[in-house]
Amino acid sequence: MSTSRGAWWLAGLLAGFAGLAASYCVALVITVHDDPVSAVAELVIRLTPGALVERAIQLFGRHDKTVLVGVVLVLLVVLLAWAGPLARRAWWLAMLVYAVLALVGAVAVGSQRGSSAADALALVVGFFTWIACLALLTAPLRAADEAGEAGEPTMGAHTRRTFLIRAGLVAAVGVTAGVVGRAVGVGRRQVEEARRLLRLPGVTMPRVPQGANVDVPDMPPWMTPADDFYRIDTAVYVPAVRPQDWRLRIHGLVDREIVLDYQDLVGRRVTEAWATICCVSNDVGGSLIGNAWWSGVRIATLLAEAGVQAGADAVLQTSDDGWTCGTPLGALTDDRNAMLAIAMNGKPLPVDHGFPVRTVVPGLYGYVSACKWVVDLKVTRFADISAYWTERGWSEQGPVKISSRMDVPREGGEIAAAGARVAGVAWAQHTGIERVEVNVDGGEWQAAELARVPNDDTWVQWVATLDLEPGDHLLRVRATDKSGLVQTGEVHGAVPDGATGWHTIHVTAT
Ligand SMILES: Nc1nc2c(c(=O)[nH]1)N[C@H]1C(S)=C(S)[C@@H](COP(=O)(O)O)O[C@H]1N2
Ligand SMILES: [Mo]
Repeated sequence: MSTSRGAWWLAGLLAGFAGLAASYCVALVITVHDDPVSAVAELVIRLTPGALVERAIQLFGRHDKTVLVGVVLVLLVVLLAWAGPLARRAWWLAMLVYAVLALVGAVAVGSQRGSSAADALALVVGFFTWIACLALLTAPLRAADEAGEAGEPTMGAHTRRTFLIRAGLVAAVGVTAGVVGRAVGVGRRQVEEARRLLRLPGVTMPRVPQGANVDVPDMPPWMTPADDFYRIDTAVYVPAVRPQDWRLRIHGLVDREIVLDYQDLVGRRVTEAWATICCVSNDVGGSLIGNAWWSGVRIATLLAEAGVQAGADAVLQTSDDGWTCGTPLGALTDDRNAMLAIAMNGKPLPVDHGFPVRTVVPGLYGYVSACKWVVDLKVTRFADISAYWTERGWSEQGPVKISSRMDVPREGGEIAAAGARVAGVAWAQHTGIERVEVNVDGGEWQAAELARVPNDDTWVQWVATLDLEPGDHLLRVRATDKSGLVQTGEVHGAVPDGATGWHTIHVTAT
């Protein structure tokens, strides 16, 4: 390397490599989805006309995807290397290349099924790694340029040494990030593979009960598909637990400690039930709630086998990732279907939702009950424990509060003045919904019609037909549970034990 022209290209190439490796590593560490490069390749596949895809498959056989990822990578490498000499001319030109690449990556990642804001983090990290590495590598070159003669200056020994040390550093960072990403990715892929191959006897496909869905356009389905199910957890990266490595220990205030492996668990009698679970952080009208068909093993049976001792009132659950929650013993031993779930909507639990085993307890918020990747149940006393969210100011007890939501129309929407159909959901898990009422502009509450539900542990869809004066209106909804409790209109935020108030929306009748 006698002239610095090659060095500028090398700077672009190395910075590009480090940025790609960093984004790949972050993508694999934080999610089970693809890294940005594969996401772009998949987007290309989706956007390519079918006939062309057919041609490619004929040409490359089952390696078509590898070839495509290869092509995308080569294009990337060229563009990234080019950022080096571009930066020599003007820094913003290199930034522009990075920005465009990151944008393409963002579109590709964002268009994937089940993508979340967390997926964008990989791109952000990659973007800033590019900038930082390019700045680091080009600084000595730029200094040499400025000190040198016009034309093609040669690099002095000092500049060359600085540049080479920095180049080595950036390459090392890239390689490390790549290796870490790959190691994590292999573990993750093994878990996904194990999950795909699982056959769970006793687990049946969901059959949505007749009449559970109201017939209103744009109404979300009564059964929430796993891909649309809200996801809440503190996991920076989702635990990758292979079924063969999973163990559950039941201990504490019990007569006999029990340790179960996955085969022991799935070999037991499988219980199946519909249940709606929700997050304590769900604001009035919010979407942190979903309804699924859960299959698993009753916790009450396991606790009876272990023999719960007198004086216990809680079970401290611990996840593979160290997260904990304290659940009232009563909710795990009474007649409700509190279970160690192995399947959701008839399929093995998705990794994001706690594969291979998670807890589901109807009637309690997730933060005190729905432990994902659960590995430990300790029978204990509330007085003797604290758990992840209770240490952070949330209540020890978290029974779900009765609530209701309007889904159609949306806030700010338009509806027909005559015979408009408004619809939504209401829930009071394990007590059941008795009545839902709708209110226009603070007038009389009028009863909505309830759809059918199989039990009191699920949400209920409701629909009401309204006749409105043309113009702007305020619609409210409230529910009453089967114990006679009317949902309060008093507005309260989610901390410390769940939000209250009536979901209220503005609509225009035309
Ligand atoms: N291991 C673990 N389990 C967890 C959590 C968590 O952060 N870590 N969050 C809980 C909370 S607050 C909720 S609301 C539910 C959400 O379950 P979901 O992501 O399957 O919808 O999981 C619960 N189980
Ligand atoms: Mo939650």
